[in-house]
Amino acid sequence: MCPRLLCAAQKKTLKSGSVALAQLTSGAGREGSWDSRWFPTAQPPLQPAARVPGMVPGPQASCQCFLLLLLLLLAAASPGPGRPRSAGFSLAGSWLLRSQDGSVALEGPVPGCVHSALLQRGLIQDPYYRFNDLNYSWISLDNWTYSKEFRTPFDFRKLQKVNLIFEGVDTVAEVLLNNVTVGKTDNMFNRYTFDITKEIRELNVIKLHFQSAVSYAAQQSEAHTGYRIPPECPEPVQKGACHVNFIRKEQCSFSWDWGPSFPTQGIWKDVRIEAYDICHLDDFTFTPVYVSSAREWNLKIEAYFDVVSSEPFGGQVTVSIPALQTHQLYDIELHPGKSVIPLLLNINKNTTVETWWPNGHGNQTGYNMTVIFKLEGGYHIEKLTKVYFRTIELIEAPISGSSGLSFYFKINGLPIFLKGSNWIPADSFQDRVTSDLLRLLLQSAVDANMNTLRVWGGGIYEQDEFYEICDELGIMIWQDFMFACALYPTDQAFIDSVRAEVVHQIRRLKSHPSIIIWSGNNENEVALADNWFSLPSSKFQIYIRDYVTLYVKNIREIVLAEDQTRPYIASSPTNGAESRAEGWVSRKPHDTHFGDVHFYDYQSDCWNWKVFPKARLVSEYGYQSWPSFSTLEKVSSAEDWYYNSSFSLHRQHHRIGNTEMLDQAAHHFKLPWNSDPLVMFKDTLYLTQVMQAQCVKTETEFYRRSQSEIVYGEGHTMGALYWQLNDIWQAPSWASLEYGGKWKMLHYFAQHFFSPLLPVGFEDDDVFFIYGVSDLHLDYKMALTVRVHRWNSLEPVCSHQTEYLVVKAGQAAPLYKEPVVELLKRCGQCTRQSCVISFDLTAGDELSSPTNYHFLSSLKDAVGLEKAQITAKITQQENVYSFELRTTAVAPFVWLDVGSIPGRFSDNGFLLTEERKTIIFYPWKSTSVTALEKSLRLISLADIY
Ligand code: BMA
Repeated sequence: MCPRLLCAAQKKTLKSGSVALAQLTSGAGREGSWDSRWFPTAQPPLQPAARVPGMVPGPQASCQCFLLLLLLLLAAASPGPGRPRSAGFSLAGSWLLRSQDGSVALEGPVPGCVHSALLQRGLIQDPYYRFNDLNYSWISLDNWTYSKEFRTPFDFRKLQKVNLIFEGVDTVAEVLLNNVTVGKTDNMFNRYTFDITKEIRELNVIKLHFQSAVSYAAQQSEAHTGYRIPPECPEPVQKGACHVNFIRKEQCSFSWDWGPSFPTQGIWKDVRIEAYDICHLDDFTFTPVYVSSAREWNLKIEAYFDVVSSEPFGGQVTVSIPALQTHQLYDIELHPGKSVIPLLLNINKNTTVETWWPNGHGNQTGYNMTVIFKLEGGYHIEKLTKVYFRTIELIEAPISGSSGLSFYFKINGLPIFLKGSNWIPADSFQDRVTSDLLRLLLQSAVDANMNTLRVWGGGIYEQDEFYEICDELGIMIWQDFMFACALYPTDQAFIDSVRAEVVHQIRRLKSHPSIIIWSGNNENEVALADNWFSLPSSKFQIYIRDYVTLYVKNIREIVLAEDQTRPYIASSPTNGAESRAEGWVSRKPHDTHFGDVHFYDYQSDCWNWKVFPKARLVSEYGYQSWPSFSTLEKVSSAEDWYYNSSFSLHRQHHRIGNTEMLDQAAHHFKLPWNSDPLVMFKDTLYLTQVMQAQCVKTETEFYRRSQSEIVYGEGHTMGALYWQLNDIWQAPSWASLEYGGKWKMLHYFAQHFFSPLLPVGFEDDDVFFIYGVSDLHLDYKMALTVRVHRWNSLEPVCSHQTEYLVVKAGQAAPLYKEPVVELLKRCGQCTRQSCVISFDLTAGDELSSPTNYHFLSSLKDAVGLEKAQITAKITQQENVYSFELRTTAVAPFVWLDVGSIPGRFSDNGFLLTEERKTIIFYPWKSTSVTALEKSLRLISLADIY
């Protein structure tokens, strides 16, 4: 990551015509001080100021570190009209890494970590290979030193202040410059700025002495003598490290129920030196506010300065958004120390502001904004960025016919059903998470019709680019703070560290329109309410007090001060307003009448929708499956390729997870059998994916169809975020995208079950219903076609199209109802076992839903299901490949797998009821017909018996 701001030495004269403003001081910049005295009463036309050559653009643009370095050097060296006011350079690049006893020494990159450096030097194998997570635990237990010699490329003596800035240190380290300790770090989510004015020389040595995160966490826990802070250790099946709650580090890096233990050490983000006179712009944020009474948009801008000048000084700021014909000029005054400059930009009322919409609801229009600070003494700072306009409301209001409160989001005044999933870190080693990978995963979310991802609290606050892509794609982000499934200490040092983290992360992220909510933690309210850790009742009040201290008195207070444009909930799941009323820890945080719910049930039959909670919003639910063979093959060897191998057990971090998957599958499917163990293994992987896809489909469809109704006081479900979108490594998990991005069957199903227009079929007491679910903004007249197919025939036995029905905008409503006995009677010789129903909605040629289906019996009881012979003819059509399928019989869960060839199909895992069907393959890298033919494995359910 590169700095986006640059204090340049050029002196620019300000154009006349400015409107003088009253003084702005640091005090006036605090929240709540938005006083009309500070803002102009008119918007005079202003010439857009010339851009400083080579200025680094805002969040939209990625910047090249070497270019910046060059610019900074030029800025420092150039005589210019005045003397240089700032300079800086990055220390990213090659560093020396050394284990504590010196037995291992190597060069490694920054940003990076020890594991990645060892791998790049060939000193270890792929840490994800087989059992290497255990073999390489020594890496995390050692205390490593990172060091680097460097020459300061400018005359630092001429500048007042020199800072060493770490965007991210992982995690516990003492920082020395020329053998003097200049600072300490203990929080990987914090940005650290150390004043090195006195220590910097022409020739320097920088060193970071790391302490193993595992031993630090153990030490901290040991030092906490008053009472225990559980959980002490993860479950043994996770093979992880203990006391992760005592260290401000990615919580899942000590292992999780889907991930390995790799407690990394390293400098995981950019590190640089910045030197300046007068002042430095530390942070720059902006948030849109709609004033409905005046029907106008404002933009709240905040600029956070570090002022080193000993005297107050003035300057002017010009802000312009040319496409909105908005230009404003402000006089400002900066005072020594930390100085916040708030600006309120009134968007020209004579222009039309196009709002930012979530995916599926409209465009993601953004506007270029230029902000130029011209300060006394020739100091000139320019900021180019993209701004978006949208409003967010979290509606917690009474619902007629139901006790409790609603819990849903309105974006730009429109209630929106949240469709999506939960995001976890894309790799244990963040240096491997490239922009291409982020884009691939996020695009896959959009391709599956998702509009929301929850950045889950056991991972990391994602990199800037993640949020930039979400802004661009219209993915709403439910942003947790990084606390999960644990209790946490609240001693002063811990709280101070968290406070700094929260302020930093809010300022870094709040300008992104994609973020719609801040949430204090993952499952810590429910952990207390349900007493997960068997806390003695005598100590309970202490834990509640700690909870309130952390998530309410500190994190919430900071959120309220830093960002009034988004809702805050203390936990997920929570009862929201009700939890607050009950003192923040509700007796029943998973109450379906309030807030959000997490729901997991692996034992009950997942085809029975009656087991699912008819909640207001379900932010986690899911089932495990195995990734495909081609993904596992890369990290295993032939001896591992059976379901009960020690490798299969090793990769499964959820207790009895492998058994649970087969037990769930056995409700409705025969388990695979084959004399060839490898085929048997592959078929088992396939069946776990079939089971997962079908379970999550049933559950999600239940939530979507519960959107508009109240049944026995429950309903108005306005969100379904399944657990989990992506994988951290190659292992069984709840993910729909495998490590690397390959789509599991669930992800193809998500494309359908999250479709904007969806007919949902289900049975209640032997009556078959179809609901029409619509996320569209208009009502449509549509015809519903219901077909019944025999398993043993490619011709439907009956097909019935209804009159035009109204499918209401943003609603879920019953469209069709028929007792199953009558439906079967109507359709010749059908029985529950011999037939299956398919149905879809159409409105002429231009609008149709996906074809959905309903099984009338378990497929293990299906009568007439044959082993279909399915062939594929592959042809290239420009950049895509067409797979023309031909089948000899009806086939459920048809699965096309091209192994390791990166790409995705237009559809997969489908019920094939016609003799011919064409599927498109979208490659992510160039491939060929021959390569696809060679890799293709095509199976359907009957093939695995
Ligand atoms: C949820 C998550 C994770 C976990 C998942 C599956 O509760 O918050 O902690 O991975 O369940 O067990």
